[in-house]
Amino acid sequence: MPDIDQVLAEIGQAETLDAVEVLRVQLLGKQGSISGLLKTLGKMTPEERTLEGPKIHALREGVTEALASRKATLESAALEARLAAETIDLTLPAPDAPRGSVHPIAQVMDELAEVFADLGFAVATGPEIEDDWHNFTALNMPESHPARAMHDTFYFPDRNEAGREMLLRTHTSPVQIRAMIAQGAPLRIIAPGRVYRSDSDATHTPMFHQIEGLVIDKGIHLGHLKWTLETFLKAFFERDDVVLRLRPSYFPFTEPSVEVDVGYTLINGKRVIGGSGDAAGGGWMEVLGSGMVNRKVIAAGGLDPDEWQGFAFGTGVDRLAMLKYGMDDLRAFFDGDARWLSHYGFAALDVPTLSGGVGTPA
Ligand code: 2NL
Repeated sequence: MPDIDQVLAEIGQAETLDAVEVLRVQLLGKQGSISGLLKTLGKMTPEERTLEGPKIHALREGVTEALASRKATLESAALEARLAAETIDLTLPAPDAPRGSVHPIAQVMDELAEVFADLGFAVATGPEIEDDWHNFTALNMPESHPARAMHDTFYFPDRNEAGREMLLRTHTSPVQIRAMIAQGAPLRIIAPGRVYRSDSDATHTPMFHQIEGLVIDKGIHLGHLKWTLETFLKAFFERDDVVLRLRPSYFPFTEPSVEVDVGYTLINGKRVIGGSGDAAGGGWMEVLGSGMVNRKVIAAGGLDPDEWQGFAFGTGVDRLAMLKYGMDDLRAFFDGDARWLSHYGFAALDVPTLSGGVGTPA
């Protein structure tokens, strides 16, 4: 029988958790010395067992307790040492969290939706994969129309169930045809979105963004068109001195058709919108196409052109963004270069609002 005081002293002097574990195995493990003593109890006479049993059990309990206590002491000492060694400097600046930005096109689309919402226009959307009836025929562009040519439009190899040719929409006008058919008149909508043309050079990308607007009501005339576009351009460019010049033009879907220019002045070599384009150092820049909706298009939308009239307009979102925010290369819009985005992008929480309101007198 080992000397209990000596065993307890040995446990108390164990320097590491590993050393405690070695002692535990030596004393209480399967082949351990105390386990061996317990086995001898079975071979003793009852008298011997009455005498030796309590001693052996007391030894086992004392050792078990001592091992647990030494283990706890060593563990808490290790924790104390770690806490003393490790420090956190709460005054250090936090590392910068990488933050994305809103693409100028998304920002400008939001701004346009905001301006037109104030004028009572809802946002309409539709499929980017269209059939040739919604994209061309309904817009008074017959089979022979040059814009339908293979080299301008991306066609799919197969027709749809109705036997119509399928293509990537070349403008957002089909959205407005669908809205006329689905919602009827009166109607006030804008249709922003991606459009596709087989075109690629310094000023054209095969995918670009357009916004069109459509108003259908009774007694709508060119005066409504002019006021709406002037109010829109003043709000969008955030200037009260925007001057419009309307020029006669031609689109198959409008009659009459009107091209809209805005006056600008050159400041440090950059075009700044505002004032008459006829002023010294100024010029006119085309920003919109528009017109009174062709009677055939009203009829294609399922409405009676003798009862309903309307005006429509269209413009490129990418170009509006370049004009308002001063980028000079269209292709950089779609390169996905994070450096360009961190320069020209907008903070996600910088939500466009019309602080001045639309249509407030200058
Ligand atoms: C431009 C010119 C324009 C329209 C788009 C339109 C739509 C319907 C009916 C009539 Cl449903 N017109 N859209 C009208 C005139 C011009 O866009 O230069 N776009 C980039």
